[in-house]
Amino acid sequence: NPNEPVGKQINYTITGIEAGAGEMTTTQKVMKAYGLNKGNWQLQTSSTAAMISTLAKDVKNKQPIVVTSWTPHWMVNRYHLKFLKDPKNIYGKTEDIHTIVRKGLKKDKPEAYQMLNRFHWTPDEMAAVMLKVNSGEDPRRATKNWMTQHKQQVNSWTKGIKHVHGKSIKLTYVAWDSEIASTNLVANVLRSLGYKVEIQAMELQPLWASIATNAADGMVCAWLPTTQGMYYKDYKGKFDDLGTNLSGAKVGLAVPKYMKNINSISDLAK
Ligand code: PBE
Repeated sequence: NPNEPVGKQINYTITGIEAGAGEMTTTQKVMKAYGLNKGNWQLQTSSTAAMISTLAKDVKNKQPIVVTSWTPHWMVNRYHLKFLKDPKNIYGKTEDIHTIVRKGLKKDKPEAYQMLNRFHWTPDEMAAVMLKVNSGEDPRRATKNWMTQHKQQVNSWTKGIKHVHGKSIKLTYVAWDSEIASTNLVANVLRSLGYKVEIQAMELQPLWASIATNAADGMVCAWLPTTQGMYYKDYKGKFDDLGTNLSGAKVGLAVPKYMKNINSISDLAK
């Protein structure tokens, strides 16, 4: 019933993703700050895939729903979502994705270090690869095709770097679509420099730990300053931050555009 308070319409439930995601931690802070931590309000933990299937079903039936969303991601266009305003600015305006490598990589694998240090692309470029993978293309193939279509850009990351022989490198990541895209791309570029590359998916906390403990060489998945800020702080001094590989990512609560009267997180508490 659209005349009921929105909380009641959505059963006081924000449909979330994996418990370990940075966005879930921020969303808990958001709920507290906007008074959505009382009564029956809850942040539902599930998985990205489950969140998206609930979203797909609700949008099909024009039901109200509030989800933890982010860009780059095809969910925003496909389900006609709008991000809710965050007047308390808890999610932060935009996020950058950083490349984080283990201490000592620069010395041990200077060629890989240099390429990782140069790697950067745009949200649109990442989104294009994500769409291909979502439509069924194998991530390794999709990023390989992208490289063929963006030779100059790839060349700007590898120019002048010596090819290596018999060297291996291990990248870790979380299997979110954005990270599947960037990690497979970087893996392929390193392969083109002669590296034997292993990529390993894991959850977010082990991901940061893998770099801090030298169990892995690097990762391109650090959404900062807010989303994964706690891991950055926890492991500070135990990794090298090679800076931004993508700027203008975004994280926040979103609703389908047909929820006309809901435009701000503060509207949820009304
Ligand atoms: N995400 C997508 C991740 C980063 C990529 C926003 C779900 C998170 O740490 O929350």
